[in-house]
Amino acid sequence: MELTLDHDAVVRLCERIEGAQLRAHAIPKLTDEYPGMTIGDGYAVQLALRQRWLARGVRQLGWKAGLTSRAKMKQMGVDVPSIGFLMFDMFRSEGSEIGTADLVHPRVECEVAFVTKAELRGPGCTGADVLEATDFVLPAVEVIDSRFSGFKFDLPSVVADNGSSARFVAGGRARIAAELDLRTLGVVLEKNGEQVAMGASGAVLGHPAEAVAMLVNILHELGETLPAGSFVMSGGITEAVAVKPGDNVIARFQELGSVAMRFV
Ligand code: OOG
Ligand code: MG
Repeated sequence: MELTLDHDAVVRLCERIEGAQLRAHAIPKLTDEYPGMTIGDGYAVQLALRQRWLARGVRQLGWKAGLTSRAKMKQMGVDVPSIGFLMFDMFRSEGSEIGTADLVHPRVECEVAFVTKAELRGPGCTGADVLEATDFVLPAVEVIDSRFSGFKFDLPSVVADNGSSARFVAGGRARIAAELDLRTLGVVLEKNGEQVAMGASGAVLGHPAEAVAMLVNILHELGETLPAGSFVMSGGITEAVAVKPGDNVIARFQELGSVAMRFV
C-alpha cells in the first residue's frame, strides 16, 4: 500500500484519534489537514493505534470488516470496504447496559460474526476457505462511533479511526456455518419495540464469508494473517441506526436467535 505520511505524522494522527476515542469528542477528518493521505496511511495510523492499545495490556479478540454492504457504502459515501481490529475491552455481553457518556454519537448495526478454528492467510483467500476454517457463526451487533464530526469522513480517515469501531455485543445461538444458508438469513433491528432496519445476510458482499475472505486478503497486504481462534465481524448488513440513553435494542436473526442491549 502507498504511504505518504512520515513516522512523526503517523504518531501525531494516532494520538489525535486516541484522544478523541478516550475523551469522546469529535475531531475534523484527518484529510482536512493531509489532503494527500492514502488508505495505506490510514492503515499505518490504525496499526499505531493497535500497538498502543496492546501496550496498555489489552488483548486483541479479532477483526472486523466494514463498508461491505451497499447500504453502508451508500450511507457513508464510500465505495471500498475496510478492516479494523477488535479488542477485549470493546466487548459487551448480551443483555448489557452500554454507557453512552464515553461515546460521541453511537449507532448500531447487525452483523454475522465468525469464530475461526484454523489460521487463514491471503492472498487469494476465498469464501470457501473461510467456511472451511470456521468453527461457528453467531449474531452480533456492532456499536460504531465515528470520532469525526457529523459521522462525515473519507476512507483514509475512517481506516485511521479503526472503522469507527467502539463496542460490540455477540450472543444469540452459535451455529455451524455449513448448516445454514448464509446468503439469505433475514435480520431485523428493533429499537424500543419498533422495527428500524431490516436486511438479508447476503447484503454483505453476497455472502458474509466473502467479506471475511476480503478481510484476510487485506491483512495479507498489511503483512498479517488471521490466527485460529479469531472473532471476526463481517460488516453491517443494514444501515446503522443512531441510539441514545434509554434505548432498548434487539437484533433478531433468522436461525441465529437474537442479541439485546440497553443504552444508558
Ligand atoms: C464505518 C464502519 C463501517 C460496517 O460494518 O460496515 C462498519 C462507519 O460506517 O462509520 O463497521
Ligand atoms: Mg460494522
